[in-house]
Amino acid sequence: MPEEQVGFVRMGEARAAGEIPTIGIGMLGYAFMGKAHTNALKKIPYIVYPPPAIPRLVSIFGRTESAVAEAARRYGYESYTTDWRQLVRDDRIQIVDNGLPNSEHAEPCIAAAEAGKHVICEKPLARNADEARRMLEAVQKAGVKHACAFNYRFVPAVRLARQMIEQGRLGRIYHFRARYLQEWIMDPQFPRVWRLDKSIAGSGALGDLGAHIIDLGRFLVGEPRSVLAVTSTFIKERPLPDGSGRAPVDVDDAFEAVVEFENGAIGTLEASRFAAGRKNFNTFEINGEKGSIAFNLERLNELEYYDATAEPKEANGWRTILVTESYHPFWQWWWPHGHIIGWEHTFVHELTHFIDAVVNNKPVEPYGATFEDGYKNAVICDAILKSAEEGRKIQISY
Ligand code: SOE
Repeated sequence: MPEEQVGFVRMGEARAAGEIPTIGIGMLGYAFMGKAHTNALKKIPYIVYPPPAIPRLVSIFGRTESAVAEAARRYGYESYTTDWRQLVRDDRIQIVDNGLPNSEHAEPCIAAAEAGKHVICEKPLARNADEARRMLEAVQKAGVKHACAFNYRFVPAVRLARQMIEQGRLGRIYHFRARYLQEWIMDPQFPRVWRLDKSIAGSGALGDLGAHIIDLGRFLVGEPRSVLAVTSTFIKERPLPDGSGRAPVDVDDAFEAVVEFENGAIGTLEASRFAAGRKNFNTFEINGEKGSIAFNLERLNELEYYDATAEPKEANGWRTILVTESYHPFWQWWWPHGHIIGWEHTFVHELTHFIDAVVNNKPVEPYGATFEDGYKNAVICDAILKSAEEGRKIQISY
């Protein structure tokens, strides 16, 4: 009888054939984005195979020790801390991933860059353009890799849209029409959480949802040249989360904007948290001289395409591309066609892209968003607020 072969492999153990390095991750925040990013990091070693590196969950930061200790155990971090300054100095960490509320993006990311860490930070990069510029200058000075986590660039259907536009399938672009609609704060009794507090969030639906469609406009169409906008706060006062009273709402509940792009295209942007029935309705339509493309995040595996050049014309019409073929973006890592993926998997693509950029010294751009994209996004958001306040068109200048 041949000797029974028994082997023991620990997760993250470098594999003999062609060593796969590990890379130390420090996570700032354990709530929604901390969970989404950790979920993705844990999938990378076996979904993206071989991975550019195996993420090692070194440490996670949170303000409340009991909560962050539980998160560390739940997610599988080796350690936790209630002091992010200690985390950004930890020699076991090469990448700092910031999923904290917007007011806690700048200082920790700047400190991480100054400590030589590569930094990925959730969107919006900052509360305004001035704060975003300081972050951009810090990462550029430190010479570290940097990314702003506009994860919808990493939806297979969105990357396919980008490829089709790059290939000239639409020709000259005439329109970019985008809406990002949710409904979660329509109840006047919904408390004034941090996303509704200007001192923490910077803005309301604009920076939270509008930032995404502004980024998609820049990613798919080009640079905006001007905006003309209105905003509205439908419910002016809300109960405080701790029940201690009520406070005014000092951010936008919704905005509408008309946009001119440098390349001559024109378009509309709309974001609202008061669109009853819309759950996470991030949609865009692009109209070009040769056809149109449309996308809806609530049907994220599909891309709608109208080929204006198709023959015979009498048989033409919009077609739905199910973006799940092995030759579609990112699908070399997943399942047989038709076995659809979800919102969470965009973070697997995004974090793999960033880790690959770090370990193989590749550029994050143009397919990933950098802190420069985050800064330009903040300039456009500031311009939208300025236009709404002054009632006039604002030219965009970076
Ligand atoms: C809440 O509006 C939110 O979680 C945003 O903050 C995210 O960026 C978006 O992807 C989903 O909705």
